[in-house]
Amino acid sequence: KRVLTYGDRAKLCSHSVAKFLFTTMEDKQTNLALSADVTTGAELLRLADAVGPHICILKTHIDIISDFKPDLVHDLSHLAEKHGFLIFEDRKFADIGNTVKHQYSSGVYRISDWSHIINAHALPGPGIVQGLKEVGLVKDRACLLIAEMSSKGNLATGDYAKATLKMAEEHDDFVIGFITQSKLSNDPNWVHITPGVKLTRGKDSLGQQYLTPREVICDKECDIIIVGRGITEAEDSVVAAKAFQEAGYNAYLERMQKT
Ligand code: UP6
Repeated sequence: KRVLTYGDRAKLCSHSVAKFLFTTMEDKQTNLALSADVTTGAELLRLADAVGPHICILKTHIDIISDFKPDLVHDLSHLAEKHGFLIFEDRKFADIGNTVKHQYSSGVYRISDWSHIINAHALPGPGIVQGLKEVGLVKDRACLLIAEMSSKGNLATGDYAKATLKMAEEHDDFVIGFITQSKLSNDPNWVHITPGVKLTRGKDSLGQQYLTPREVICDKECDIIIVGRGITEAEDSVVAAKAFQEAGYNAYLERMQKT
C-alpha cells in the first residue's frame, strides 16, 4: 500500500485550513513550523520575513511580546500572505467553554482575528472545543488538541491521548489535528505536529526534551516539526531554518520509501 503524500492528503481533507497547510507543505517542500519565541514585535517581524520562505507555519506566543500593538498582527498577517505560511497562536487554552470563548475572541490580543490555528488542552472536556468553535468556525479557523507534551514528567499519559483523539473526532469540523509526540491515528486527515525538536537529541534545564527531525517524521510518523531555540538561538536563523527544513523534508521522503 502506497503512503499518501502531503499533496494527496491536501486533496482528501475537508477543512480549508488543513487543505491549505498540506498544499503549502507539498509546494514549498517543508514540514517545518517555526516557534518564533522572541519578545519584541520588531524581532518577530524580522524573523517571520527572513525564515518565511522555509516554513509552513509560524507559531507565536503573542503574550510574551513586551511591546504588543495591534499593528503587529496586521504586519504579521501580511508576511503570512507574502511567504505563504499559516499563523498558529500557541495559546494552549485550558478553561471552560464560556471563558475560552472570550479569551479567543476578545481581550488585548483578539486572537481569532488573526490566528489561523489555535490549540487547546483536552483536560477541561469537550466544552472547551465547543466554546472555541463558536468563535472560530464562522471565521474558518482551525484548532489542534494537545494530546502529548514534550516536557519531562507531564501528566498527559495513559489513556489521555486516546480520549483526546475521541474528542477531536467529535469535532472534526474545527479540530484538524494534534500537538503530540507520536502518531495517534492512521486517518490521513489528522495533522500530527510535534514540538521539542533539535538537530541532536537533548534537553534544557527546565524539563524540555528534544528529539531529532528524523525521529519525529520518519520513526514516529508525525507530519510537522516545531522548532524554537534550534533556530532562534542559532548564529544565523536562516541557515538554521534551512537545515531543519532539509532534515525534516528528507525524513519525510525517507518515510515515503519505507512502507
Ligand atoms: N511546546 C513544547 N512542548 C509541548 C507543547 N508546546 O515545547 O508539548 C512549545 C513551547 C515552545 C516550543 O511553548 O514555544 O513549543 C518549543 O520551543 P523550543 O524548540 O525552543 O524548545
